[in-house]
Amino acid sequence: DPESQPVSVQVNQLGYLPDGDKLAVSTGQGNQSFRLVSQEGEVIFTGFSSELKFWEPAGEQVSLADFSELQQPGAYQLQVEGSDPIAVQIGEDVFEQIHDAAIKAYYFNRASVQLTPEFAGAWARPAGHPDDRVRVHASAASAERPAGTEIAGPKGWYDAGDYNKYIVNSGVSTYTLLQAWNDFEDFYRQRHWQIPESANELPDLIDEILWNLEWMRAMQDPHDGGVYHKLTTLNFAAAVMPHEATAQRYVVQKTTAAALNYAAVMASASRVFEDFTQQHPGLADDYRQSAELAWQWAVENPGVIYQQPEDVSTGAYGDQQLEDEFSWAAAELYLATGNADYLQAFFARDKEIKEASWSHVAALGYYSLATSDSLSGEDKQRVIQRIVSAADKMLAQHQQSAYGVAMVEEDFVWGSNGVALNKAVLVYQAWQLSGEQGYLQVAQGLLDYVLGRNPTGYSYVTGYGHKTPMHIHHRQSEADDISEPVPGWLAGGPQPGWQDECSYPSRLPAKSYVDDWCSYSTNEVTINWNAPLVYLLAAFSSDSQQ
Ligand code: G3I
Ligand code: 9MR
Repeated sequence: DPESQPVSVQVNQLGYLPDGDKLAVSTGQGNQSFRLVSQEGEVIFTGFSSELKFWEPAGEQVSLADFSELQQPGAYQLQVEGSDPIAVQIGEDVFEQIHDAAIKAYYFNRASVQLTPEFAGAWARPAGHPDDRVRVHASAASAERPAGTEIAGPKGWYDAGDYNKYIVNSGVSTYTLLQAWNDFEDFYRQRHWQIPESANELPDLIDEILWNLEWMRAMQDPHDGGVYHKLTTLNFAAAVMPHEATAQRYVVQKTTAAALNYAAVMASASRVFEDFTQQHPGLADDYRQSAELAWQWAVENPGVIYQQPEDVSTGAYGDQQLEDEFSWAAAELYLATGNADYLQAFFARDKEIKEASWSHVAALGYYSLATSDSLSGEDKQRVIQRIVSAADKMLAQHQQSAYGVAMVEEDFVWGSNGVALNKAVLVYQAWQLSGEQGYLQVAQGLLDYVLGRNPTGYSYVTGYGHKTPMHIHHRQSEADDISEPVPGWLAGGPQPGWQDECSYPSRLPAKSYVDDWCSYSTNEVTINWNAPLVYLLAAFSSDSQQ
């Protein structure tokens, strides 16, 4: 009986932009009266929530309280009939601090360096994983570099809650941050978040990206242009601090996916570093040449799928479908070199796209081409049309959803919060290209969703919101003696796969989440889920500044 249940109300716990959509989700009977009350106790806005509607992913009926018309910045209490009041912020800058935290998370995951109290605060720690003497695994042996040869592959970001470094996942993450630079350069030229390089001449975002590019660069075998799939221990480390995880590290198997991922990222980086030739002379050229070399290797070795060697049990990031990797790399190489052969290679693979993920990267090439001056006429229209028609599907999902969130049951896979935010990036691109407000509302709904307007009531970013994950599957956060986890990390999110030994409160897709270290299938963090979060928070912070 819905009347006997307490009404629960979920909001974006960070807040709302003055001129954006403002939705709260409410359980209960629907058509409830609600009001927003100022800090002075004045009733500023009143309304009624919508009719009840069923949302499959959560198996529940909810109604929406829409207070978009209220545009006055401030701190309010939202009171929905039958529920406790809940704090709501409205302001231009509600996403700025969480943005800085989400990008600072990459600093906290840097390999090969000490984190000092000046920059890391309570989460300071000794350096881990110098990665200056990494062994070539038997699966990666070549004439010039037989098994056991030692190479150096320092720096980079740890992938996730584990300490390994995987090219495929690093690539999508790095590209998404480069894209944030390309799309929000003005914002990033002004913004600092206290990293050791903050005092240098480069923007902080470029310094952070460079930390990982330097590692990626070392993953290419200069003898043939091939790229190792990962740099890893044979097995996952225990939950110890980085400097205590000292098992031998290896580079494992060169793969086509790694080569193409690497080629795409290096090509994209070469364009960005054209603007920083004073600080880094020759770097843009070096990146471009190394990208072409990796592409060449992939063309000569087009079907080398990752196969986990018997003695290795860390993340696989194995992908059977490589056409999207070819497409993305071709797009980036065309833009970096102007060579029309690459554009042809791209259009030969032109088809419908969907939101990006580590295994589906086609969208990324479309994003780059859609905004480039190197493309025009029908070619450009075709590229834009692919983005817009993918966005239209999400717009329809948003409009049909009882939650006002473009998430459907099949989106609840490992890393569902990353799915939500990569969908948001796609619709945001569509908005930039078309100016259609509806796409922006879809992006807003998805950001609201990960920041609290969801059926678990968690703002899924550590340290930001009134109910946030405390026990993420992140080795530093688990092993240090600080009760708060490292801040700014997005938890993977609910999904009903139950691939670990944890127990879950529900198997409904959007409710199958537990804030426990044991839940690596819903509560781990990774660089590839944080990247679209950074992108969106920059988008919503910089738009409000224009
Ligand atoms: O795509 C299919 C979908 O078609 C199918 O319907 C669905 C049903 O289960 O599964 C979907 O595939 C899932 C895939 O993630 C979706 O991206 C797989 O079941 C699932 O096992 C797979 O999980 C991956 C996980 O590693 C296990 O391999 C995650 O994507 C990936 O993000 C995660 O990455 C790990 C690294 O290996 C190690 N480092 C941490 C990192 C994050 O947990
Ligand atoms: O900690 C590992 C996490 O980073 C991975 O994403 C996950 C899936 O590959 O595996 C975790 O390691 C677990 C291992 O697979 C099985 N034994 C327990 C480990 C976590 O404590």
